[in-house]
Order: sequence, then structure tokens, then C-alpha cells
Amino acid sequence: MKTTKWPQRLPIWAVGYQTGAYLSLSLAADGSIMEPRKFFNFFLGVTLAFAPVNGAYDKERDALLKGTFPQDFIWSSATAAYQIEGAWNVSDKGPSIWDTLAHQGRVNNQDTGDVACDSYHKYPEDVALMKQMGLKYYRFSISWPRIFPTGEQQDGVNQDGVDYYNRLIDELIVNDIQPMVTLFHWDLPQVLQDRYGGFLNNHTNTTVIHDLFGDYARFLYQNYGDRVKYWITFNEPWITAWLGYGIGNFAPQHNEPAEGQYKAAHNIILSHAKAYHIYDDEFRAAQGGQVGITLNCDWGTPKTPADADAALRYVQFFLGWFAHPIYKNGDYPEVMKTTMARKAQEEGRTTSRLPEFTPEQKLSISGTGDFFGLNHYTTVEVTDACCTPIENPNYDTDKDVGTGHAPDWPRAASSWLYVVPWGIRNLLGFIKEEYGDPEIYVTENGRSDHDQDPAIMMDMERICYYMMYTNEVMKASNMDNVKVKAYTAWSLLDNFEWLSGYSERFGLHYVDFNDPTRTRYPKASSVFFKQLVRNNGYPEGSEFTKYVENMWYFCHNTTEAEVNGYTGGASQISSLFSLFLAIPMMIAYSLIA
Ligand code: PNW
Repeated sequence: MKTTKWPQRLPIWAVGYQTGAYLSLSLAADGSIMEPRKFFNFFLGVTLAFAPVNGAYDKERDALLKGTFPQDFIWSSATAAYQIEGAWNVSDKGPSIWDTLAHQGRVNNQDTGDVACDSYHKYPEDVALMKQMGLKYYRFSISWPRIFPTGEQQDGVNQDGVDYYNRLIDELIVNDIQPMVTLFHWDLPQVLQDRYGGFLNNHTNTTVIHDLFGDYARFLYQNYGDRVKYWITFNEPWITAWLGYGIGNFAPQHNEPAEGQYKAAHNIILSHAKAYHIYDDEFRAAQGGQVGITLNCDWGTPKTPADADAALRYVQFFLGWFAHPIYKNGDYPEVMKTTMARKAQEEGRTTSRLPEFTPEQKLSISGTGDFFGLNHYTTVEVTDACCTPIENPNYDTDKDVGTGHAPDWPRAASSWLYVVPWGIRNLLGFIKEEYGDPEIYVTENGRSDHDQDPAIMMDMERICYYMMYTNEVMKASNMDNVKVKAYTAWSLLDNFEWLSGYSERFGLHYVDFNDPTRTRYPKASSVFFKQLVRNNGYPEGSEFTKYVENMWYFCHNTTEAEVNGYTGGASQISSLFSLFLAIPMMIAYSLIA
């Protein structure tokens, strides 16, 4: 692992922490050795007296809720095939559109997923890590071109690929971990892109891409459905549609921002419905599993009361685009249709850029989710920007909104990731109201660190993130009666973070990508998460909850350095805290736990 380099320059608050540390050490130096937990509590108390107050937080709204999740609550962690597997051309695996993009050198630092975490070979280690954390569920994805090299079954099946997922699933089951399988996490077979335009394939009719996705889904149900009871058809179709076929910075790099995303989304929704009905008609009775889709959405909060409609429009264009057809009535949200119709008029078009579903299609789409999969990371502040016609319209301008971030929201390493825990509670409440109180599985939530020297192993800010976000999920569950059934941490491992390559780390476990054996190291957050799972929340009176109570104030004040534009913030906090707080804390805690 990397060597420790100490920060050259200390911000004022850090001096406060240091002073606190020395103070508490000297106070304890009356000859007696303090009992670890007392020492830690005392230490934290003194130290936190020096912490500045972060204006991003509200005492009442952000208060710690004590209590536990429902008994059958699902705790899980997630990965995706291209991000962890490597073995990109082992046996007959075909190339995916992400292999193509990465091999063109389009990723930060020219990184590729060729080896990634090498989970294709090291999957038993991954399973062991989950076992060690006490996780009973694992969300992973299957690589379509690893199963069908061209994407089409008639061209041949890659038996080695089929066997790989059999081994992974068996390893999970033996270790009492339930698989939750995503059919499509962005790695479309390149041949399908070349032959049919991928999800742009003749979008207005039932076309070959729907059938091919259906064939692929059927093959997976047939081969794995005896052991897999949770299926997620698509991961974040919003990203595939907008970044893949609209802006085109993600694979397959199709740049058509006026219409590409709407066509692709249309095809994805129809492909999802197809896969759902195949399960319903051919497998459900025998296998008894569930099929859903995972949608991502940032919460949109109005900047001023006058922006309330704009914020709602933002969420409808984001989540509603997919959720409204699937979970409500087979069709796009009303506000999307009327907005796009008005734009067509303004632009002198005879038809809307938003395609229409036929009545039969609406019927077949509506209600095709046994659960509602949600990926959520962040929140934006929305302002109304209605309604200036512009020359080159795109999905972003179509919404007639402006987006920004409150100046005091702490940030993670990913440029788009602002830490706003209460956003998830609002979003969960919105889903409950809007889509008829579905069972919601949070299928991703997490926070990135930079890849930096020293490596962030005492990842206090990730601990804070999980602590605050899961507590907000518990508020949604226990106070707002939202049917949240699952919480999934993204990610089990540091991995290939798409265009950012290995420069952003989301893992509960550190992976050294310079080490040919890709050794995994647990970060402090994995210990925290283990305790969270064991306690099923924050039960009154438990040692874990006491620890969380002590951390709560720290977590709500910590990222001040970054807020003030001090770029090294995350590392300063982490390295100082490893020395003065996290290490004694972890030792103390391991003695108790
Ligand atoms: C999700 N954005 O993607 C994906 O499901 C994961 O594969 C990914 O690693 C994770 O979130 C963290 O990024 C996103 O640019 C990718 O806003 C990009 C964005 C959001 C989510």
C-alpha cells in the first residue's frame, strides 16, 4: 500500500482537533488508564468542542432517530460486471460497448475494465468479504456479451461465461447470501450496437432489440432462476439514455441530445416490459421470484417557494420518465407530455420529440414492477427557468429548470455528489405518494473518495454518509410509513468508476489497482456497516447506537474544509482522524463489539 504523507498545511479547524487531542490526552495522564470507550467518548467530546458549525445542517430535521428497521429488512451491497469482473476477453466473451469506449482511451488516465478487481477469478474472496460483514444479500450484474458474445443466442452461447455465474451464485448460496441479479448494467454487446443501433433500434415499433433482450432474460431465468429470486432488468436507464444516446459521453457515445435519449428510453421501457412478461408468463409459477427495474433519481428541492413546480417538473422528467409508465399508467408523466408538445410547437415540428406508446404498449408496460428499485446519491436545488425557446434543445433544456447546489452542502470526490442526507427521505416519500405505495428497494447509495496518497482507509466521511443516509431511510420507513424493504451500499469494492476510471473510490473495501493480485483491504466503513447490519438500525441503548450518538455531531460538522474550498479537505480529515480519533475509536469499539 501507499506511504503516508502528512499534510503540509493545516486549516484552522484541524488545529482545533489537534488541541483537543492533546488536551484530552493530558487530562487522562493522571496515571490512570481510561477504559477505552470512556476514553473515546471523553476524547470525542473535548475534540468536538473545537469543531466549527456547518450551516448545511438543521438540528431538528437532522436529529438521530433511534430504533430499528423491520425484522425482514434486507441489507445488501452492490457491484456491476464491467466495474469489477475484468477478464474482458476470456474464453468466448464478446466485447461490450464499454470495452470499446475504454480501449479508445476515453476514460480518465486511459483506465480500462480489462482487469478491474479481477472478480472473475477472485469472486470467492468477494463472497468471503460479504460473509465477514454479515450481509445476506448481494446485488451484482451479468454481462450480456459474456453469455451471448454477439448478444444473440442464435449466434452461440459462451458456456464458460454461463458457468462463471453458476459458480458465483452457488458460492453465494452456500454462504447464505441471496443473489439479486441485474440483467443489464450498461455493458451492451458491441455487436448489437453495430447491427441494430442498440437501444436506438427503430424505436416506435416492437423491434428486434426488445426481442433480443427478452431472449437474454429468458435464458437467465432458465439457467439461474432456480436460485435467483430477485431480478432487476435495467440499472439506471436514465444514464444509458441520456449519457449514452443523448450527450454521448458514456458508451455507446451516440450524440443526439434533442432526441436520442427519448428514443433509447422508449426502447428500454418496452424491453423491460418484455422481460417482465416473460418471467410472469413462463417462470413465476415455478420459480416464485420478483422482477423490477432500478431507476436513479437525484432529489430536486426548490430554491425558493416560487420554484416548487419547477422542482416537481425536474423529478418528473428524471424519475417519472421511467417510473410513470412502469409503476403508474403505461405512459409518460402528463407534465412531460405537455411540455414536450409545447416545445414541438415552438420548434415548428409536427410531432413531439417524446415518442408515444400505442394503447397496447401502454397496457403491457403498466404494472411491470414487483418492487421499485431506487439508486440515490444526491440532491440538487432547482429554480424555474420557464419558458424561453432555445435554438438547440436537449433533455436538460427541455425541463425548463436551472439546477445548482446550496453553498454549504458538503461534497464527495465525484463532482456531482453533494451530501444531502434528508434528500433521500423526501424522495422515498415522493415515490410512496406518486406510485401507489410500492415496495421500495434502495439498490444503491454511497459516497466516493479520491484515489489519493495516503489511501483513505479510515474513511470517516463514508461512515458519516452511511450513518446519516440510513438514518433518513429509517425515518422514511418508521415515521413516514414508506415501504422500504432494502438498503444496498454502493459498493462492496473500489472499482472501475466509468469515465473516472479508478480515480474515484466508492468501496467498503480498498482495492490496490497497482497490485497484480488485486488484494482487498477492509476500510473502517466496512466495520461500521457490519455493526449497522447486526443492529438492524440504531436500537435504543445499544453500544453501537451510543457510538453513533457520539459520532453524530462530528458527522454533521465534518466537511467544512471542503465547503470552504480547501481542496484537501477529505484527506486532512481522514488522516488526522486516523491518528487522533479513528484508530483509538476502532480499537475501543472492537473491544466492545
Ligand atoms: C451509478 N452521474 O451511476 C451506477 O449504477 C454505478 O455503476 C456507479 O458506479 C455509481 O452510481 C456511482 O457513480 C452513476 O454522473 C454514474 O450523475 C454517474 C452519475 C450518477 C450515477
